[in-house]
Amino acid sequence: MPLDRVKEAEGILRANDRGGYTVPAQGLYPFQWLWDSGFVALGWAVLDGDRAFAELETLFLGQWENGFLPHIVFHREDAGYFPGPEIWGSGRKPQTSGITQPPFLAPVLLHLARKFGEKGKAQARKLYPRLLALHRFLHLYRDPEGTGLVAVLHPWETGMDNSPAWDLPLKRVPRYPVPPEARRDTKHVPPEERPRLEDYERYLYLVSLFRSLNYDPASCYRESPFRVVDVGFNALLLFADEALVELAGLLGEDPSEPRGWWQRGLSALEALWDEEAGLYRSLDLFSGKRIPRATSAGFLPLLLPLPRSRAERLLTTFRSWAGEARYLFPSVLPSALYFEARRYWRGPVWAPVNWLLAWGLVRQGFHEEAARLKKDLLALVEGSGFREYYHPFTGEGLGGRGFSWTAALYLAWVQ
Ligand code: 9YW
Repeated sequence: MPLDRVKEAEGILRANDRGGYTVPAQGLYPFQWLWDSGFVALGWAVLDGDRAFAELETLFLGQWENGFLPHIVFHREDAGYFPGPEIWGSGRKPQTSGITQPPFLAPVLLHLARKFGEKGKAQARKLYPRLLALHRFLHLYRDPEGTGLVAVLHPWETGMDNSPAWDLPLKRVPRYPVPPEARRDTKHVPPEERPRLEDYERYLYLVSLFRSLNYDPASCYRESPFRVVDVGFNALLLFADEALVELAGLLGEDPSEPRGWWQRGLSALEALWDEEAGLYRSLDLFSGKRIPRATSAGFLPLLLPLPRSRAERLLTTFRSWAGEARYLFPSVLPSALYFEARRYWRGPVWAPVNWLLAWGLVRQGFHEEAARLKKDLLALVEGSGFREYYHPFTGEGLGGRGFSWTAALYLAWVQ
């Protein structure tokens, strides 16, 4: 792999480092984001173990007293992002948003704890109770009926903001007027590579609703017109529950609570499987129906222990998608009517998805496909630089530049 790209990746992480946390991209995203921090810590682990732990510790400065971990921590002021801390009004210090993101942190902490020996374990011991509190919050407040699967209340909580899977459930959400000039994202990135204004208006309605409820978790769950069991979020939570069980073993803690969540969740996940499509689907809790959209999130259960026949069926679907794109892995099935090659989570290739799917494919023993995901991502980076996402047919770089998670995962992958 080209040495200059490795140097460049390192340079990006250092340039985006704000002292203990890493902004996803200068200008576009000037704060700390939850799941970005997990991926970024994996990149820091290649360069500097202490800095990797610091990324997670700084993120947890934003944790609320009830265990909730917000998706953005606004450590410092910056007028370049909308909606900023004044819109969220969480009343916390440091200021934070009031929704969460896929809790992809326990697998990262487990990786760091194993990599850095006794020192790593000592660091992990500090973070373990905070992670446990976060998982407890999610299993309790986002699954009040104890089904085994948790709900998200905002498309931003899925990390895949404008995925076509949210089009139908979002129709129930009223539009909240957002003057086009209020948006900052379209000043940094061409509008055709970003969510539409209509989506933003619905996103902002949900923010204003949750704020009016003082972010009380039970009220938000009850009142939200968007309540979805996202297969991606749940697969990552269960994968993280499993990592908590392993962390507990490593640290001499009692694993029974996370093991219970994990076992219950694994059987509940069956409800999301669509045999005909050969893919997992998210569930709309208002209609009680699975959402008929083919997105990359439907493959994330590969990270979990699956029966052989199920894993093979998913692999067949994976291969049929692979036949439709030059670069893997598109966020949406390219032949679908709702596919848009350049628009954010409606088609482009994203580094963290490649990385997670490769991890899952390796777990199932599908090494060839995992290698293809790695090869494609490295080719995209080497051809187009460290971008936020990429065109699945041409490989053109799209969205933000000098992007932290792309740089971090490149480093983690080529080390
Ligand atoms: C936004 C930071 C975040 C990611 C999300 C991605 C995007 C923020 O950027 O959301 O305002 O659009 O969708 O997954 O964490 O990289």
